[in-house]
Amino acid sequence: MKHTLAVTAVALLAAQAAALKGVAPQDKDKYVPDADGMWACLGDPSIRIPFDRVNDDYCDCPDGSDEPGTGACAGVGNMKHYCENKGHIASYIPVRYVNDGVCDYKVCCDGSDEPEGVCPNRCREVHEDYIVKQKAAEEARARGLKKRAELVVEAEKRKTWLEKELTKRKQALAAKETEVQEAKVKLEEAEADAIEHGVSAVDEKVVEAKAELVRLSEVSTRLRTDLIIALERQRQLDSVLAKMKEDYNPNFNDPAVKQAIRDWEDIVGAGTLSPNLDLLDTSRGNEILDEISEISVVGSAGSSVVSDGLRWLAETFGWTGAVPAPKRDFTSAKVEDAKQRLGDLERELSDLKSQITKDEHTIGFNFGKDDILRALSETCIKNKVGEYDYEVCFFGDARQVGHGQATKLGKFSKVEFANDVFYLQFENGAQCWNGPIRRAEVTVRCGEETKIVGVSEPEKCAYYIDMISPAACSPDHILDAAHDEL
Ligand code: MAN
Repeated sequence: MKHTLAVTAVALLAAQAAALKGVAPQDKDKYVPDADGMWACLGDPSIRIPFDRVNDDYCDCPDGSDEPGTGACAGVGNMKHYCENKGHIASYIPVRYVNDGVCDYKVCCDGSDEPEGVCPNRCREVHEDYIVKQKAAEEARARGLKKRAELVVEAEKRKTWLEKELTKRKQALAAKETEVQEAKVKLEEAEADAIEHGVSAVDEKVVEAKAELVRLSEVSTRLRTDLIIALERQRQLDSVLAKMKEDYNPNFNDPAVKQAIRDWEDIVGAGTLSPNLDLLDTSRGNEILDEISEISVVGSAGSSVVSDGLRWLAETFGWTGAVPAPKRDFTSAKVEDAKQRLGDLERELSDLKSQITKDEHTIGFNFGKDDILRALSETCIKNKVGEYDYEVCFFGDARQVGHGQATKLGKFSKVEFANDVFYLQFENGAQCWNGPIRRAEVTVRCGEETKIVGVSEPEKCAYYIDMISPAACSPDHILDAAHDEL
């Protein structure tokens, strides 16, 4: 008899377990009492409580597992209440929303989040509404998918075009490298030519200087001879006049003789001419000519020697005109042109190389399934949200436009692909006044057209931009069985 009673009690508890509120069917076997009618907390089996304390609106277990059907363990652990939502889609609601006096029909259309009788079951109408919305969403998705197919074609086109461009650029690169080599050779030739011209220019100057020195030497010799003759004449005149002064008859009134003697006395009184004839010695000039010949010979082989020689000449003669510079300073229009051409070609080569690197990076970049985002690469989408226009350029910059200025929210830094959604990060935007550097995260979900549908700035200068686009409509989309949770 006693045995029968015990069996009946356990059977009762088992029945209670089966009907336990807030527990999903697959978890029911975790809520079964043992033979003594006891039950162990799920997170800590060392804590055992009588099974009738499960869902008794008193929190016994540290993980809250004893109260799946009440709000008693709100704030303890991470328990969720299971809403069966018969006729619709089963769901879970955090236990803090259980028995809080609010019918959370969005999650628990069966009203099981509140005590019996408080929230009438609305699963039928919720489900009908859900079906209508689901249908509309599926139709929108189907339209989105059609547009997505167009984007796939566009992405393929772009990739093919870019690959062709890359091939062309690589061919152009080889040609450009050859052009650069040729331009280098041309420059070397022009420089050699200029040096050659520079040397002959110096040689010409040396020849000119030689001629000038020869002329000066001849002039000097002539002047020396003339001067010697002039001095001899003066000496003869002096002795004629001196003798006249001694021999003339002062009593004989000859005014012309008297005047001549007085003038001569004045001239003699002013001092005798005694020029330094050594100054007109041409021997050093002849030495210089020899030295120049020497320089001229060496000059054909090395213009710097020649120009040094010319400098020396210039100093010696006190020339103030331009002195030829050493050979490295000799330039010519040809050299200038060749340098310019080489510079231009080297710049073109470097641009081409960076373009090729960029192309290779773009071609190999992961644009998601079917290469889909390639179709939107460098496309900018702008919409007004609140007081600002927001602009998102795929793989470019994100901007906020308003009050007469555009503020950079960030430059594209990375993209992540999840099922049916893309996340694009934009970093390093404009510095926020008294705040951080702006950044933005763009979430793109499936939609019929590509547009910005919402922007929020929950933290100062950190922007969350919601977009829709056919690009995010996944062809492998599985009907979403999960229900929104609070
Ligand atoms: C501007 C906008 C805002 C931002 C403030 C910060 O007004 O960029 O989004 O919050 O600057 O000063």
